Amino acid sequence: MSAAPVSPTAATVPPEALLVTVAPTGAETSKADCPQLPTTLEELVVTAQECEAAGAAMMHVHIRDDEHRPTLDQGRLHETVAALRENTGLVVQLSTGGSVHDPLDARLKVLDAAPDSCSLTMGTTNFGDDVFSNPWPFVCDLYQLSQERQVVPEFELFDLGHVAALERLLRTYGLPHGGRVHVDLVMGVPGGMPGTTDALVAAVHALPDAVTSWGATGIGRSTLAVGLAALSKGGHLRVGMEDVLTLSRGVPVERNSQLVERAVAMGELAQRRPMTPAEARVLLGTRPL
Ligand code: KMH
Ligand code: ZN
Repeated sequence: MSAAPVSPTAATVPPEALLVTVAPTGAETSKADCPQLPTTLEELVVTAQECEAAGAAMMHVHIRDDEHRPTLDQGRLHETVAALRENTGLVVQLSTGGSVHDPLDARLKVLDAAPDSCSLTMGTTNFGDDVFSNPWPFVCDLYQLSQERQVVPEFELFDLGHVAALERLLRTYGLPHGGRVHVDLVMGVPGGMPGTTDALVAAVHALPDAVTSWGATGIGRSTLAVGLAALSKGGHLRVGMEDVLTLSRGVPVERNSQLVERAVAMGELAQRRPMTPAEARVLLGTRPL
């Protein structure tokens, strides 16, 4: 009789396992400017399947309406979570950042769709010509709601000040559901910290002791510098068309899976192998499905 398969525990997610998160759509790029951006549910599901096959374990999801505009429509959010669960094994992370125009109350209601994970940005940031608003009371409300709903937050840190705010949040409200603290450094946004190795090292150095895992993403042309720096510091990677639209100067991304494949190849050079979604659930402490 063969032994029953052992589900991975925190101790069995080995250090060489690399969490690759794909952020395929975002809220900033228009379909008209980038027809290959996955904006319909069908496109999102195909993208998710391709990215999972390429080595992604989690998807950071923004959704669009019938005109391909960013939306936080509740029905669509529920439908999207269900479709991704049905068609992939990916950890489903819904964006609570939305677009810079989304009101705070609609962003809180994203958790009603019961994703595995949600993004949670630790402070207000200038965002190009706009402002990405995350006042402290909103951050606290969203965090407490995530604890109540057992949705694991991924703390999005756009700046060194956000690192300090995370320490304050954890000190005030305790650990997330599941007891794990996962962070994503979002670097290179005009208005946030630069997408450089120096900035990454400073941010990682300042992370609170409670942080159990961290990854990074570099916006635009900082994607490679940030990815390589993250790997060299033992971090994880987020890639996708939310963050970068070219593979190199003048070469557009055609499919998100190209970016996942490149992240996996970079990881292989660093002797890391892509984490499975099951391992990612352990790493992040998501509630059982
Ligand atoms: N679209 C940006 C304003 C998140 O998803 O949580 C915010 C954003 C962060 O993309
Ligand atoms: Zn996002």
